[in-house]
Amino acid sequence: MPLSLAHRRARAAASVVFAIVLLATSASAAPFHLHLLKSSPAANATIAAAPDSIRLSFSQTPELKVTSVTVTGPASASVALAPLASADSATVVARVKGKMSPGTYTVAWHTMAKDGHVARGTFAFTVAPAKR
Ligand SMILES: [Cu+2]
Repeated sequence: MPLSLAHRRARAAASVVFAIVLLATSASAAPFHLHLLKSSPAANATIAAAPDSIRLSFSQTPELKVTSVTVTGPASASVALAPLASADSATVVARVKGKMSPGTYTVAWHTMAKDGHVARGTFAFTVAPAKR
């Protein structure tokens, strides 16, 4: 086989290996950072009555001082929440102070892990109209 062809094959193989390493790195890095594991209300849930509180459970301990949670309702009105508290080392909870009429609400959260990485996300849930 001519040398140039062998070289080209070696270079092609090297770039495939490089691409696989890149994919593996980007796919495996994310789970080690703080992320939202679950919430109450759950993402995309439809619940029969307005929740007493918004509870977010993370994969790591969030820095409470730099954690924020906002709830925005129909017509972009924000729902009043009590200051965030820690329910356990990885869970923050905010008591709902405002009234939540039926409709779809968006929870936006922003926090920082102990390692300094910032994480944020949003999810929605719906308070169903009262049954008559
Ligand atoms: Cu991190």
